[in-house]
Amino acid sequence: MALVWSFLAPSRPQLHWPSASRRQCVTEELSDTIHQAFHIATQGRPGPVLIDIPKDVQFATGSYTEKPKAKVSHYQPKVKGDIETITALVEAMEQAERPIFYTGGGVINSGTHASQLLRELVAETGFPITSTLMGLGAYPASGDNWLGMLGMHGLYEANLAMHGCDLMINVGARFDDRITGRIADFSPNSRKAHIDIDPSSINKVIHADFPIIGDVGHVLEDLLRVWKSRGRKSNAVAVKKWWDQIEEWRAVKCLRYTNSETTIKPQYALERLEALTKDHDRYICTEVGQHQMWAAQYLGFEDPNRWMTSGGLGTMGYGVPASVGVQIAHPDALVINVAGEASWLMNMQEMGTAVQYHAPVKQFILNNERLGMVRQWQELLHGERYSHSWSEALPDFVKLAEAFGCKGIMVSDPNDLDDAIMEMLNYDGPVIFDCLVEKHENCFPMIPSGKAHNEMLLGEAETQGVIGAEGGVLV
Ligand SMILES: Cc1ncc(C[n+]2csc(CCOP(=O)(O)OP(=O)(O)O)c2C)c(N)n1
Ligand SMILES: [Mg+2]
Repeated sequence: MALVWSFLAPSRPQLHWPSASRRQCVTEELSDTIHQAFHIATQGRPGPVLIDIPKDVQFATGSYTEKPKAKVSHYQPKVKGDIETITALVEAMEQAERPIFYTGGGVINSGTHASQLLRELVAETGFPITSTLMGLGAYPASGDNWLGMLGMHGLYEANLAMHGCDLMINVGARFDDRITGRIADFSPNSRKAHIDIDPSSINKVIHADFPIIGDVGHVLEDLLRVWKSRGRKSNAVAVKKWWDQIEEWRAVKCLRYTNSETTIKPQYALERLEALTKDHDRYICTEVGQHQMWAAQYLGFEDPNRWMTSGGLGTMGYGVPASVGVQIAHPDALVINVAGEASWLMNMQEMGTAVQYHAPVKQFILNNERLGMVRQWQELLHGERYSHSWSEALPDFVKLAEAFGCKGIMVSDPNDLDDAIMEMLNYDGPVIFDCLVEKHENCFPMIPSGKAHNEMLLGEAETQGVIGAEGGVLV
């Protein structure tokens, strides 16, 4: 028999299969099972589904059930939000003095229509908007109301606005610990709305004053309709004052860093990559680590589905296969995997796939010869007692590229960086770009684990002893 498993979260596997049918012989049900699996994978809160097809079913012969006839009725998530709660939220929006939209991957998962509605709502209301790592691109980075990413390595202005707001409108995000920091101090003076298709996410971590279960696209449509029908009212004077405050936080310029004439700073490498590629039809993937956070901070995403990264329990090794897949889906686009050397090595065999399928994907490796994110934590949490967070035996990435039949480029001098990036872009085929960067750069801003949003570290200034044991266990 075939079983369907849906993994909504790595720690929360859920079986979506009626137990009665598990006892039946299922060769005849195989096509039905596969249609159901795709339904579960794409509907509601999407996620991977594992179909377990035993050998006897693999060898048997059966008849095919067409997709429209497949039984999918047991999993029909609620898409329309409760209109009374939506109206109550609009009332709160009309009165809010310090509102903020806090958006997440749910906006992207809901489809491009949801991103359009979000943009319209932000333009209508004039409220500031921030997003989690997974939601980048739903609202354009060049948009007037964009505060940048929030969270552990989010922007100062985004995190302080979350801390100080009086109305937080969570659209398709899940209040995870990289966002909330210390829960008791999370945005203490705000009323919170939470729009999510997964009922189990609501009130799981943070109490929602306006809980709205539904698909982001449907709920935003209703929200906009109610907002307009009530006359598009907002507390303009107070919201203007709120923006003045946000501008003061922005003036801190939290992404500033000290550049170098001799060593490539990872932030500089990403600034140059952004400048030289932002006008391309571009897709960015990442691995997991410091490079991933810097990519989120220094690259701008104008549209949804342009940013493929592994969030939640981020998985090193995600970026190489993801980038090959994205390139095969978009053969003419520029697809770049911003990688750390350690993550990159985890699935480097997929360069063979890139070569075999002529996928001209660019592997942009910020090589610090370190498990940089681990090293950063060892510095901050363990008094610079480094353990197993560096490598003295890395391969020569240029030779590795040649061994795979792709192009290899190595650059270590900041003055050569632009030319090297242009060489990568102009090469019609897969490239492994080995960018040797500063080995001990830390990623800031940073909210240490277990601290509140207004206790961010902005730079190297004083980082020792700032994270207590309580925060340490949360890393
Ligand atoms: C499969 C897997 N193993 C371990 C981790 C924990 N982890 C997170 S970031 C990181 C270091 C990544 O190093 P690198 O890819 O070189 O990126 P950098 O931080 O140096 O930019 C590790 C070990 C993980 N996220 N995934
Ligand atoms: Mg590294």
